[in-house]
Order: sequence, then C-alpha cells, then structure tokens
Amino acid sequence: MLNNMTQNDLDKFAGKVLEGAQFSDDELRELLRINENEQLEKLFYLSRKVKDHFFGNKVFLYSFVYFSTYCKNKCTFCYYRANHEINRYRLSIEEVRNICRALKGESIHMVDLTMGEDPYFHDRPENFVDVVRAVRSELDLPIMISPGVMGNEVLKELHDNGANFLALYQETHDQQLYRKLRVGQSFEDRVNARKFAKSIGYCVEDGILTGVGNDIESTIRSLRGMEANTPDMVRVMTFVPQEGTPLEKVNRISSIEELKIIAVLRLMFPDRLIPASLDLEGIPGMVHRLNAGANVVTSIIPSDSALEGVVNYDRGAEERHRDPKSVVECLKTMGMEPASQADFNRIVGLVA
Ligand code: SAM
Ligand code: MD0
Ligand code: SF4
Repeated sequence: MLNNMTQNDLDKFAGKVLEGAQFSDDELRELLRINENEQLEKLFYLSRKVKDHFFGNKVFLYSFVYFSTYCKNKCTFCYYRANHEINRYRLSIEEVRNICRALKGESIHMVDLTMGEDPYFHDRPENFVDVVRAVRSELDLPIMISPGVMGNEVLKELHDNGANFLALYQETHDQQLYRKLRVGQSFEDRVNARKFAKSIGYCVEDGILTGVGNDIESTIRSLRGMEANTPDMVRVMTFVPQEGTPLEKVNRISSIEELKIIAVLRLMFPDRLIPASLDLEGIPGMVHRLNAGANVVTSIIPSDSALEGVVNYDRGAEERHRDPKSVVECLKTMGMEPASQADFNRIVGLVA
C-alpha cells in the first residue's frame, strides 16, 4: 500500500484518514506486515501527520502511582501475579497524599492510581474510595483509576468521588489467547466494566499486549475488538517476560512491532489518546513511540521514587530517569511540549 507512495501521495492518504476513511482487514494486514525500513518510515510519517492534525506538538503527561502491588489474580504475563514470591507493598493514605504533594506544580495532566486486584481494596471498596478522595483533595487534576475489574456500584461511587478515567486492558480480544493470559478471569466482565464505566461518564482506556503469542490475525481481532467499544484511549505494550512467571521463557520481541501497532492505532483512532509508556524502555523509548504517533507519556514517577511499575526497565535502580522534568526536557529536544491542562480537561469532559 505504501511502497510506491510519494510524499504527496502520503499527504493525500493522511487527508483521507482525517476525512474518516476506514481500513479493511486486508489493509491492516498489509500495514502490520511491513518490515522494511523505508516503508516503516512512511507509516510513521503518516501517523505523525494524523496526530499533528489533532494535537500539533502538544503532549499529555500522566503520573503513575502504583499504590498496591498485592494481587489475587494469576495473569501468566505479570510480575505481580498471586503466589509470585516478591516484595510487595501497599501505600497508606498518608503516603499517597505525600506523593500528590510532591507532584504539585509539576507538568502533569492526570494521576493514574494503579493497583493489583488487592483484596484489601476489592473486598472493602470504601478503602479505595478513600484513596481517590485523598488524591482529589490534594490535587486539582483528573484522576485515572487502574484497579482491575470492580463492580458497577463501586465504579459509580468512585466516579462520584472524583475518578474520571478507567484504564482496564483486555490484553487481547482473541478469546483463546485471553484464556492463556488472564487465567481464570471472565472476558465479558472486563468488557462490560469498560462499557458500564463509559455509560456513566468515565473516559476509558483499552489496551493490548504484543509479543505474547499473538499473530497478525489475532492482532487484527484485537484492533477490531477495541474499535467496537469506542475507547477514549488505546494502548499497545510489548510483553516483557518476567522471571519466575509462567511466560518467563518467551523471547522478548523487538519494539518495532509495538511501534507499528502504535502507528496503526493512530490511523484507526485518529483523535484518541495513545500512550508512550516509560515502563518498557524509559525516555529513549518514549522518543520512538511519540515519533510513531503516540501523544501521551505515561508512567512518569519522581526520580527518588521507589514505586514499582508493571514492567520496570529500571526496577531496583537507585535513581530513576522518568520524572516530569526529564520528560519535558526531552520533549523540548523533539520540538514538543506539554499541552495545557485546559486542553486535557476538555478531552476528559471537564469543562471549566
Ligand atoms: N491489576 C490491574 C489490571 O490488571 O487491570 C491494573 C494493573 S494493569 C496497569 C497492568 C497492565 O500492565 C496489564 O493490563 C498489562 O497490559 C501490562 N503488563 C503487565 N505485565 C506486563 C509485562 N510483563 N509486560 C508488558 N506489559 C505488562
Ligand atoms: C504505564 N505503568 O502507563 C503504567 C500502567 C496503568 N494504567 C498504566 C501500565 O505504563
Ligand atoms: Fe494482577 Fe493486574 Fe498483574 Fe493481572 S495484570 S496479575 S490483575 S496486577
């Protein structure tokens, strides 16, 4: 599709995407099969052009607060799965408040409260509501919650208390693969939690993993699965095998696959939020992801933070290089900068 295209053709193609052109499965297949540099560059040029139309050189920044690493689930890909013998922590409300205080005045558009499916919060959701309220009282910023699957009433209660965005990743919309990844967890419950959240006014994020046993056909199924539920934010992350977990022996694939999928996401979801996660390859990796069409930087944490992400390219490192200032500095060298808070608030439906 792209191999014979000139710059002019690519610009016209971008124009069609902006007018709402849809991609057939064959076209997606062709884009996902690209493995030659020149064509990849054309794909990234196209996705950047589409992104620039909506967002220019402006980027959104999310700060990450993994406040409990306890989990009752056994996802085969995850470091935090139950029974994995690792050091775990659960922050107190006061510790969460302190993290929020340290974020005041930093270039951050949203706080992402993430946890494993910790029974302390899942069996007593009021404990989680307290966390959300504490963040809300400390910071005048939108709040994303990434708690796993919670019941409808709890989601409503959390929304009433200040949660704006629900992140809940399906990992794959290929049900067979799902059963191997989210072992023992309902596929439908996850889909329905996002649907319900959206129906009561949350923005929602869906996401998929790549390099986890998905072939191109299953990736296409996942892209279509995400499309069907009109998420506000869509993500892809490369699976990073974790020692001591069932999938530890899987080979880590090159990040080119993720970059390609980011670009395809941009073409399928032109005006949506698409993240470049710092979890996988830190700030150097962020540059490639933004150049592939992402417009959000996620998993930002202070340089002295001991918080754990899900993957942590920098697990155990004494100093972390994914703090707001380092991110903004790097954005500048790319000719990019943080968007205004007003722009972000408009996206999440908070009008001043
Ligand atoms: N426990 C909640 C849940 O599972 O929805 C919240 C945590 S959620 C932010 C964890 C996400 O990180 C997963 O949905 C998955 O997409 C990603 N993840 C976990 N382990 C990973 C790994 N080893 N490599 C890449 N991504 C991973
Ligand atoms: C990230 N570590 O953005 C975070 C996490 C949860 N909403 C997001 C996977 O990479
Ligand atoms: Fe628990 Fe989430 Fe990890 Fe699954 S992905 S084991 S639910 S923390």
